[in-house]
Amino acid sequence: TYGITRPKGYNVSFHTNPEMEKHHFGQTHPMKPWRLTLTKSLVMSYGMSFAMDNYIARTATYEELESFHSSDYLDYLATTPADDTPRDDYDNPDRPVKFNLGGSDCPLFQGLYDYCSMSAGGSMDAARKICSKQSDIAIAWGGGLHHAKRSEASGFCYINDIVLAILQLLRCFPRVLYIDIDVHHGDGVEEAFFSTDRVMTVSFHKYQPDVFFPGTGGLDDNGPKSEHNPGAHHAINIPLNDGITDEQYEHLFRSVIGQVNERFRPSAIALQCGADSLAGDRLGRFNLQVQGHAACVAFCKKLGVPMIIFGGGGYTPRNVARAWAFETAIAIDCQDRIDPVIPAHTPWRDHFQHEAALFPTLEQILGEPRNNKNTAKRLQEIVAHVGEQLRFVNI
Ligand code: ZLM
Ligand code: CA
Ligand code: ZN
Repeated sequence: TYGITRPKGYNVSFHTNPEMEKHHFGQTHPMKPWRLTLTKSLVMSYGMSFAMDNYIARTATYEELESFHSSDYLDYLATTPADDTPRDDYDNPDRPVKFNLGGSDCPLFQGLYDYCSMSAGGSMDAARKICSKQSDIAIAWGGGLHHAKRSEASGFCYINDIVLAILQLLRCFPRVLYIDIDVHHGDGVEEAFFSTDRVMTVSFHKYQPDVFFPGTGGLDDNGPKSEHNPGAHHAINIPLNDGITDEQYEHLFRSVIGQVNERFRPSAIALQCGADSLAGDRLGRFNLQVQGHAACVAFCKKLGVPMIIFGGGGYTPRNVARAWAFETAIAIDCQDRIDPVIPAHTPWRDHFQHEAALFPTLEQILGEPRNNKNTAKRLQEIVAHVGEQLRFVNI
């Protein structure tokens, strides 16, 4: 190892399930669960495991999933593509699409229900470790599936592990702040907590209705403003354009989350770290480098409240692994020992030959930069709007 030791004064737990990573959405589907294996290889290769409590995630039970999802939906999810279902049974194009299951975004694949319950199990385990105060930061890279609805799959997400984890946190903490740095709008989590003032949701995302999924999350969407809705004003959306840079994003993140923290005073944080906001992502449009993405994790950590860190999107697997490994390093405070641009000849390359073969070009930059369409003026307006919204928030 590189002499990585446990952080002083606080505890980090790491929740993974090697079985989850073996599932396939289909040959050319952008979601690749093996990016989690890549992430873990990198984390282990650096010796970071010695500084954390490592847990194999349980599979969430049907009853646990029912704390958010409807039983109609779960039953359909549970009975369809079991491990022994013949492929033509669920590949059949004439099969009706129910609950948005079986289209090209949310295909039915072998072991789907297991995959979902493992993702949810990891996130719920993470929440329980935070509740019991055994962990101050709990990491669940297999979670972060923010689009799933109570009775509907959406955008590669079937079970909303984040909602399930936040529901756990609400048993022991008065207020939970949800932050979402995936390039897509965190619509499922936002909607689930639309009517409570105990959860504030903040999503940063690319916003271009009719062009970019899911099309919701405009600046003025702050939760239903009905008269008796305590959750009004507790949804914050940061709509962005293509090509945002580290400098702009960091500044925006600090101003927005800094203000939110002062006003809402969260007792716990749930941070979705979708890595599709990185430059060079197959689906994303931003220009973030690992440093800019990870600065968000570092900023949240400094707020000094217990935190769950989830994965999410991320469609250029080696970039996902680099970001999530570096963010794991931030959690355990060893980032100074780790270069976010992993050099070509780190010792682990020789030591872990198999994994090393999967990282042929780690020393390369993340991808071609995109044109930056975010003006300073617009970003100013966004910060000002957040300030106005927060005047309605009283704790
Ligand atoms: N078509 N294959 C982010 C979820 C994004 C909806 C347009 C499907 C794709 C995409 C699927 C192999 C998170 C939409 C897209 C083509 C209707 C989306 C299967 C390529 C493929 O090659 C592909 C046949 C597929 C899906 C691209 N889908 C790109 N963008 C979005 C969903 C999830 O990162 O936020 C969290 C994990 N869907 O734009 C369509 C409207 C389906
Ligand atoms: Ca987001
Ligand atoms: Zn995404």
